[in-house]
Amino acid sequence: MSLKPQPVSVFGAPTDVGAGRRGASMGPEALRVAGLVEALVRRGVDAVDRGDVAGPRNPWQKPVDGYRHLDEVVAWNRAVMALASAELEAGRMPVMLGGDHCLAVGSIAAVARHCRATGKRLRVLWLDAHADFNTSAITPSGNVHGMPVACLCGLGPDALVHLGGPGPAISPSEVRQIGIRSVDAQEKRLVREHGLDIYDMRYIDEVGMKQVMEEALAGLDANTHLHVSFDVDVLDPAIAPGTGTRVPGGLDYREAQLMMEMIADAGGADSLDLVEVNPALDKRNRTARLAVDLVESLFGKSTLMRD
Ligand code: B3U
Ligand code: MN
Ligand code: MN
Repeated sequence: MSLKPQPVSVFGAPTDVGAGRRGASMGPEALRVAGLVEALVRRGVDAVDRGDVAGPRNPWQKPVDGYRHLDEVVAWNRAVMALASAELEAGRMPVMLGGDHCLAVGSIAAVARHCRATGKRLRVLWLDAHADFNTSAITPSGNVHGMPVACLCGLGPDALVHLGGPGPAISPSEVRQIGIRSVDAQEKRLVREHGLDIYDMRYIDEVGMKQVMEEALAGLDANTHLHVSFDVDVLDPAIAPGTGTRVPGGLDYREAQLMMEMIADAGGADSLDLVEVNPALDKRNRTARLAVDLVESLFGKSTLMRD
């Protein structure tokens, strides 16, 4: 399948209300400074920057009933969902710059609703060190960025589970998680119970990224909407230090490039989250620049004649 030539709308969601460390709120600007939009335009993509959605400030409070900042998380996700929905309806690919990963509830709720309205099938590629499948009952932190996949699958507070209409937004069978290497003890039980399809680092080591991507992308057709949720902590901290929850043993540069190239070869993504870039922890915007490099590959950049 060749890359779909679709117009792109980039927007920022500058908040860290779902995280346990401050700084992901600066992610959108870091990605802009690293030249994300210009890189897409250079590739011939009709890409526009819609600016940032707005939401409440981070009150920096302790968790209440297992959630930190739930009201603020809901408000930001409503804003993300509204703009992502509008762009999808206008036939444009939303690229959401986080912000922390709790914001994927809003972007994927929008995508799931769009799929229901248009009769499309949905596939979500969740690129992450973490499964993000905690609930308020089992979370070790109360941070909602550790819960978005569970919320989307119906395990979470009503305001998030039903964000895009009567939930759940998605089913675990629509998700493929890649790069996972940090799952909390009770979260492990939950992902097993719900049958999440997880390509963890051990599996990537054993069979290689090529086979992992062949499996994760199997069964896609022209009627499938592919959403890529790219948490930069999937990358090894040695190459991507600018993120809040670094876990050793992540994807190296070549694995990450191949992953993106194989998504492009399969037709490319129809919507994208680019989250957890934390410039406060970065070195000279290295992580944002690497993310832009990888997004270029996702949009079909390749070394030789396939370009
Ligand atoms: N699983 C842990 C840590 C975590 C999840 N996602 C991130 N960190 N970024 C938790 O707090 O839920
Ligand atoms: Mn995540
Ligand atoms: Mn993560």
